[in-house]
Order: sequence, then structure tokens, then C-alpha cells
Amino acid sequence: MPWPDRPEIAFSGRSNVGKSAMINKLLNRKSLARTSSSPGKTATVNFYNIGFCRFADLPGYGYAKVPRKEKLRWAELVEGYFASQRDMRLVVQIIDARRAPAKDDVDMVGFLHAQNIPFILAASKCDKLNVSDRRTQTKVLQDFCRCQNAEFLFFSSLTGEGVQQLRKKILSVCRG
Ligand SMILES: Nc1nc2c(ncn2[C@@H]2O[C@H](COP(=O)(O)OP(=O)(O)OP(=O)(O)O)[C@@H](O)[C@H]2O)c(=O)[nH]1
Ligand SMILES: [Mg+2]
Repeated sequence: MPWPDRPEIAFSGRSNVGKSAMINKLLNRKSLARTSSSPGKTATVNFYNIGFCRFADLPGYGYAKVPRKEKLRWAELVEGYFASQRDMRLVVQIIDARRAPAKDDVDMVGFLHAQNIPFILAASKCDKLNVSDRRTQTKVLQDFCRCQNAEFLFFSSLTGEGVQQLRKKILSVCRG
């Protein structure tokens, strides 16, 4: 793990939810972080130094087909990452905009709460929502965030929706 010499932003969520694609979009790069249509692509914590801060791309959780031993290894990696002394400014907790938060998302958010780690919820792949689904999902996510006392935004690595909003948030937590 790199020395914690600068503010850090971590990207967390289920496998295939679009964590690596989000990092590329935020940094305006095509394939800095490796993405894949098959879940389980990011199998370790990948760090990206971007001058004033560092991004950490976490392995995704919740993919049923990953062998149990591998799941445990990933869980240890992520727990080890959060347990280490880092200048953690924000976790971007990503969920698929088309779905309600799954049990493991709720558990992850509970963990962030319990550890007092600031987080924002990003609903990814929002380009896949039609107008009526978007209305429904807005309500679902608003309710979830109200309970968790968290902010949320829609994000799409395809259309760029949410990019400026998230960049602004990252800049503000890094300056703070
Ligand atoms: N339509 C659409 N597809 C997306 C978006 N973001 C990611 N994808 C696609 O979803 C798939 C998974 O994206 P990744 O960024 O690799 O997902 P990940 O969360 O890093 O996955 P793991 O590393 O396996 O945990 C890829 O095929 C991406 O092209 C998005 O905003 N819209
Ligand atoms: Mg990934």
C-alpha cells in the first residue's frame, strides 16, 4: 500500500457496478483503470496518484460465482485497507441505478457509518434508466439516503452525467 501522504478517495461497490469505469471517466482517461463486462475484474486494491489526491479502486463484492476462498481474500483486502491509517476523505459507494441497494450494499454502508468514514452514494449506469424508472429509483434512493444521512447522485460513465458534480465533491473534500 502506498504511504498515506495525500488525501484519498475510495471507490466501493458490487462487482461490475462500474467503479473502474467511473475512475476513468472522472480522470478523462479511456483505460487507466481496467474495466470488463465480466464481474470480478479488479481483484486487488489499485491506487492512482493524481497529484493532489489518490484514488483507490477497490475489488467489488457480491459476485456469486467467485470461489469462497477468493471472496475471503477480497474481504480481507478491503478490511485491511480501511483498517490502515489513511487520509480517507471520501468513499464513493456505488450502486447500480436500476436496483435497490442489495444486502451487501446495506452492510457496506453500515460499516462506513460505524467507522465514521464519509461517503456519498453514486447510482451508476443511470443511462440505462427510462424516465419512469428514473422517477421510481430516485424515490428509492432518496429514502435510502435519508435513513443513512447521505448524499446521492446519478452517474453515467457513458453520458458523463454526474461527472462534474462528483469532481466538485472530491475537490471540496480534498481541500477541506
Ligand atoms: N451503460 C453503462 N455501462 C457501464 C457504465 N459504467 C460501467 N459500465 C460497464 O459495466 C461493466 C463493468 O464496469 P467496470 O468499471 O469494470 O466495473 P467494476 O465495478 O470496476 O467491476 P469489478 O472490477 O469487477 O468489481 C463494463 O462493461 C462497463 O463498460 C455506465 O455508466 N453505463
Ligand atoms: Mg473494477
